Amino acid sequence: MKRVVIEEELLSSGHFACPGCGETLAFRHVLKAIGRKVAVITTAGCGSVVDGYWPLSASKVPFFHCSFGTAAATAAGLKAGLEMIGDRRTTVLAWAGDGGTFDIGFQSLSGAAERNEDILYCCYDNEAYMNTGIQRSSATPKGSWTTTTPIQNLKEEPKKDIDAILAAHRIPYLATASLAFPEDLARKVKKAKTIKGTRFIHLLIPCPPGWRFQPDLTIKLSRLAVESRAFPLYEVEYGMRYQFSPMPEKIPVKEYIRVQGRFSHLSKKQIEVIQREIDTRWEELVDRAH
Ligand SMILES: Cc1ncc(C[n+]2csc(CCOP(=O)(O)OP(=O)(O)O)c2C)c(N)n1
Ligand code: SF4
Ligand SMILES: [Mg+2]
Repeated sequence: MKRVVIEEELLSSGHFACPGCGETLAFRHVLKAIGRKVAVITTAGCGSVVDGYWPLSASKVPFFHCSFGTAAATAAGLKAGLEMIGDRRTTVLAWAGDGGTFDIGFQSLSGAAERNEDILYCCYDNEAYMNTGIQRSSATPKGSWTTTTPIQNLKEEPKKDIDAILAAHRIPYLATASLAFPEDLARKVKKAKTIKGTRFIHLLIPCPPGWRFQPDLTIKLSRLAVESRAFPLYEVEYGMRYQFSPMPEKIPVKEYIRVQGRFSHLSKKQIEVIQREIDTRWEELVDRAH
């Protein structure tokens, strides 16, 4: 695969993220792939907080803070405003967490996707409401500990399949991407940039305090998520044409789970249930791709 490394840095190191934060690294990769001609809309969450406040903010591009549930609508409005003043080149990037996408921002996103607004929407999915203290979201995987799903009352529902839901809107482009495969991630962002209409990129974001792992394991965990098929890598065009990215050998999900404190209470039997669900989802995805 072609290596992409020489782009200009648009996120400086003086941010407020925790050590090993996947969100900040993903944002850095995405900005590098898009380039300077970008305007970022971000919702309440780690993504907005870690950037810091103007004039000391870490990103070197226009960065607009919107309310928690409105990333897609705000991005669509900004895009329309830019077009009114003759700017058709700036990529409008909505950068929102899983809470701001799967939950409170969902109606705004669904509306924008249905209207095929010309925005690039990236969901950085750390699988909980991290910024407010690790509460469950609908992106939290089954069996995961959070402060609102303590081990006495674990989350029983599976992670919401946001990609299938967005694909059902027949948007021109959707992709999943991982920090462990940065060239693939950059290629997808660059491809999305050239497409008109609603583009959705779903990034899995390991979060050391939220997932309870050592900060030096962020990339390893990103890789294990892909290898175990907990987070497969693929693209979908117009909700119909599914295509896998080059996928590594499949490994058992326990390899991914056992590195994370948020799953440390799970019994062998509970892990087997999770394995079966991942296998089923994977087979469904393979069917869609054929
Ligand atoms: C309408 C509204 N409700 C609640 C909040 C409080 N709030 C701020 S950030 C946040 C969680 C964000 O979660 P997510 O989108 O997953 O981003 P993360 O913190 O994980 O980066 C919440 C609930 C808010 N800012 N606005
Ligand atoms: S809580 Fe998680 S997502 Fe938020 S800044 Fe820390 S590592 Fe990053
Ligand atoms: Mg989150």
